[in-house]
Amino acid sequence: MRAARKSFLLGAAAAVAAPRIARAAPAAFRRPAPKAVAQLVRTEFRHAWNGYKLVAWGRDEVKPVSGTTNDFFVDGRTFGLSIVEALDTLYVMELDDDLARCVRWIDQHLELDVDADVQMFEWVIRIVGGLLAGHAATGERMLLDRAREAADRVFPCFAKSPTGAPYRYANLRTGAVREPLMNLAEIGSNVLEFGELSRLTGDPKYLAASRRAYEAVLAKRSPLGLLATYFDVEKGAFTKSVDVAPNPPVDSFYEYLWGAWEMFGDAAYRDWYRVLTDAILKYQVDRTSGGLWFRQVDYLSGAPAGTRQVELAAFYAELLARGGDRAIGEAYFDSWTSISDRYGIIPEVFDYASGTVSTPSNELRPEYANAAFDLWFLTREQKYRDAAYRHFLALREHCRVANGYTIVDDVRPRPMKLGDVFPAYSFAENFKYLYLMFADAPRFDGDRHSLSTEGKVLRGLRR
Ligand code: DMJ
Repeated sequence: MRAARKSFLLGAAAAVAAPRIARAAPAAFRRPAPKAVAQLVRTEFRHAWNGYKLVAWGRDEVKPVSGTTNDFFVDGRTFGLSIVEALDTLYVMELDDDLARCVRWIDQHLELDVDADVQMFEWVIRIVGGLLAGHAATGERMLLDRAREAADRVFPCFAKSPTGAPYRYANLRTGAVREPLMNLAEIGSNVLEFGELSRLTGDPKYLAASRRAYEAVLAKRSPLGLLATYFDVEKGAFTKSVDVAPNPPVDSFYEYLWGAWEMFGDAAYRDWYRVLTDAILKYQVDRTSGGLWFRQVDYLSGAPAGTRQVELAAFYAELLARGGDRAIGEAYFDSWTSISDRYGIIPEVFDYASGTVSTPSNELRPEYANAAFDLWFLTREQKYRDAAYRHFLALREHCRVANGYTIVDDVRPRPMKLGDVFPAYSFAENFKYLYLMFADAPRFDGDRHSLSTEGKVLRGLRR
């Protein structure tokens, strides 16, 4: 879940009429050898990375079209976000000089003692997770120390909550917290980073805090086994009754349940995942519009409440498969492929029942590639490599600009209408997924790995 995103399921997006979503036959394409695809991806990653170095080195994000920069967390402050996000991608791609330069920058310039409020969720998955993955890649003790310091600076979100479900913002210097109205993704998407931090530091407080946050929400599930979307962390209660799973802003709440079971072997997470997933599959699966989608429902009654679908939910195809519901996961992936075939690049939000696109942009989203990545390593079926390669070709055709790659404001016209930013998560996610699917990379264990929701390789790097 990303807070900076514009219109989520519950937001009012201006509807833009679009042709009904239909499955179009993908154009025939030549299938190069896997290693050749990996080299193409690496070349394009370097093109984006060089744009960042040239225009925005040391700033959070590059705006490649205007040749300017973007502050992600706080206006006027940089945390070198792209540098932190890129560490383990540089490592698996064996770009070691760049990696060493990034580690030096973090050591010399990353300032965490700042009098500013940051959004805890984004801070944890991006900064804490990035530093942990950098530590896993390099063994640098400094990166682990900075990860711990970064986590400690937002830890008051958990420690000051009467229920254990975290507040949304913390001041990095003072520890003051604010905003008790939370969504599920922001409550739960920290157990992988915090659990790893507990393991590496020997301090159990991080893992325990994440578990308490999950417990606060799980205790409020309905008799059907469904959850709603927004939770008041002071009252310990949902504030509305609509359940938008697996869309944002609840998406990675479910991802981290299964991830915590896989990484830490705590059976409670597996069992929670199972109960919630059984309910989602029972009440939310909708095959009535062609393909397989997930409807929104009232979490108390299970009554249908909407048919909007957000691109960020595409990751759920792989999560279902990893969690044991492979056929449904693969069918969901096929549904997303039909949208990808239709538009070239998947629009942010559409209604699968009416075929209306409500948000025609795409912020260089990694979720479709993320799904292909996990499904490939799980099944080794060629169709996932083919889907990923087609996706890569579309990105290269539509999003490549002089100083790297950029987001799209409208995926429907040709040429697509482009925006102007390279989101830092694309250094952590898109190119990494695509590269690892084809590279047979010596520094990555294709059989045993754990990635965070931000694509950080927390387990599975080889040194
Ligand atoms: C990333 O910041 C993370 O993957 C998050 O969990 C949701 N998706 C965005 C990118 O789309």
